[in-house]
Amino acid sequence: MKVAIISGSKSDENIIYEAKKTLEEFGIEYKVYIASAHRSPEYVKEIVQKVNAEFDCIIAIAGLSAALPGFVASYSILPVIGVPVDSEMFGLDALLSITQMPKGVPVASMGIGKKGAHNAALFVARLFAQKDSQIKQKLIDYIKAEEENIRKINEEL
Ligand code: C2R
Repeated sequence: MKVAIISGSKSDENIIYEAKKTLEEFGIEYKVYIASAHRSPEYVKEIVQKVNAEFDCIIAIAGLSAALPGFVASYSILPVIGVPVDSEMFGLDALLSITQMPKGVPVASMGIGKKGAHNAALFVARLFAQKDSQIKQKLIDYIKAEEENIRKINEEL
């Protein structure tokens, strides 16, 4: 199973990196595309048509007036997970653009910025874990490690 990361600009690279890093930890195959619904709508359409045939899920990263995740979702029936970039207005502009989709075109949204990108990758892992036992085991280990970390912090207080 594979996920496509589509981002609105190369300037989103620190957010893209966070998603890539987490996907790699879970052994999830991905490919990154840079394209903008505002600046290159035809190119986004071409990419999504290709992605529809080859991928199982889409992470769409965008800042400012973040039309991209919704635009991507309008050409796809794959699950689209949006990640708002925290460039201006603390990322609230992008968060609202992604979550306030009109009825009929669903886009899931993670939180703003790097943590949102990390969670987007974890969400993909949860989706893929339903059919992939190796990813499932890695998720169980991840959750266990998180709890162990917190217990350890308390032991050291
Ligand atoms: P530039 O740095 O290239 O000017 O981009 C990008 O995701 C980026 O965060 C600034 C910000 O604009 C966002 N962008 C969108 C879209 N295209 C670019 N939100 C879109 O089509 O939604």
